Amino acid sequence: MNIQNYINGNFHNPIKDNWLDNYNPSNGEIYSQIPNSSKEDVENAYIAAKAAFPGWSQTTLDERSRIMLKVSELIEANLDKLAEAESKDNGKPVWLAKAVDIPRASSNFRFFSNAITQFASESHESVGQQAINYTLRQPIGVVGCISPWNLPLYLFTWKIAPAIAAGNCVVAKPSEVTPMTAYLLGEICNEAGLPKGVLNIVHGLGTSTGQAIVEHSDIKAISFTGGTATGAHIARTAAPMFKKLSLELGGKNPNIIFADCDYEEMLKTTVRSSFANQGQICLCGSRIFVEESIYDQFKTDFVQRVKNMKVGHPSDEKTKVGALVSKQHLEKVLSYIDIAKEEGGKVLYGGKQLIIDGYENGYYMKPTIIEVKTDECRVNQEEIFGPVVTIMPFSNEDEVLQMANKVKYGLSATLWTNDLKRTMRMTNQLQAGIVWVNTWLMRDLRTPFGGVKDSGVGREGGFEALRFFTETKNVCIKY
Ligand code: TXE
Repeated sequence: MNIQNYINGNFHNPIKDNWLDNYNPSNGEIYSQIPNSSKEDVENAYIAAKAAFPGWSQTTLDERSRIMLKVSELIEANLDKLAEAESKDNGKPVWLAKAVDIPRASSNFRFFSNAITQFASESHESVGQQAINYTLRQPIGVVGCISPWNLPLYLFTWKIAPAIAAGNCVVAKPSEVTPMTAYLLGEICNEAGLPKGVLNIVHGLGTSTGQAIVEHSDIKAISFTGGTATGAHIARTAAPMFKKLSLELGGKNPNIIFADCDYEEMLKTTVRSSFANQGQICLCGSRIFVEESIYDQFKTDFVQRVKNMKVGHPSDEKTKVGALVSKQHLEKVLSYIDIAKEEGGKVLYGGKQLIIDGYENGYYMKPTIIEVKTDECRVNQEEIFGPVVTIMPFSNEDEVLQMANKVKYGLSATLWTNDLKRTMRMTNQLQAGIVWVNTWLMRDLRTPFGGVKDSGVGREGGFEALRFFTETKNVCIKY
């Protein structure tokens, strides 16, 4: 079936009739076509958004909130259909899409439908000068939202919800690798009564359709999640146009395990933080550092747990590791296994592609654990973004802190210890935007989300997101 662009509340084929194949990663088959939209499609989406802006930006917060809550409820009502679509597009287990991706997409709309009614600004009285200042936080206008393939609807709505809650109209582009749930969101928005043109979705390649959005002179803010290299490219394009930029990029996150941790809780969570979503989450703890006194014990136990993880078809309830998102990505991830071996790493488990009976053309591989001698190696420095983690021992806090920080990324870090003073010392010095202690991926949507260094610029979440999607104005009145 053909996916279409969603512009001004209607569904359209791409003007130039260019289409891309859409693959099902679980069996390698082409199962739909998606528009490879041109800049004319992007212009039509912009025109629709521009036309909707006066009405939407003046819609009361109560009315915006009501409509967004309806979108949230309709996402929930369509949980099974959306989860199956997400799994078919991305290769993740259906149960994971049902448990995480789709509920979070619903929460994103619900959270910002509430947050916008609480979002206030400041006033400053110029005492003794008979003057009052107040700060307006007004919607920007038409904004661009560009999202990746790893958590398709989850990250697509994570940008769109605050953008429209703040009164903006949106030109959004999901990843061309996983367009399906974004396409299904269009119908849901119509059913929820979102006015035509508030949200517009154009599908296509990043280098053409995405580029056209970033280059558009009247799309004044870009919110992007994806690879660091792409983020740098977008910044080069947008910076001279003085656009507001939110860049959520790659990560190479340390998982630091001290001997005094709650061992079983750590082990269970570390399996998840290593391989959830086939390791295709920018927050995965892909570099595992273990205090030497428990290193051998951990190595034995961790390999044993991972050996028991079923790699299977995404529709199988028992599948823990589904298919990777594309053939190209599978090959990229596997190439890092060879690099690791060349660098003297030792593959303790996995490291190979897996052919599954009945799904011979699917993109499967075993979850992989590589023991490395040094953290200077490429597999410890570069984002692999697959079911691959490295492990190595450390002897003291200073040593592990230095290794944890010695990468170009700084997105998240995980720390396992019950020592309070050590927790304060380490969390204060870890170069990351998000630090989890004795847990992983516990999310409160009010918190600032984003990284430092090459993990990006800006923060999403809570009022951080509403500030990104508004322009600030100081008004000073003398009386
Ligand atoms: O991301 P891309 P991809 C990392 C991960 C992965 C790498 C590339 O390392 O291997 O990024 O993955 C659009 N102008 N992450 O290819 O290329 C593109 O169409 C405008 C981490 O998915 O960055 C898609 O919609 N847009 C990340 C989106 O950008 C452009 C999650 C992301 O694509 C564009 C996913 C351009 N010039 C990958 N080029 C995370 N931090 O969660 C591409 N796009």
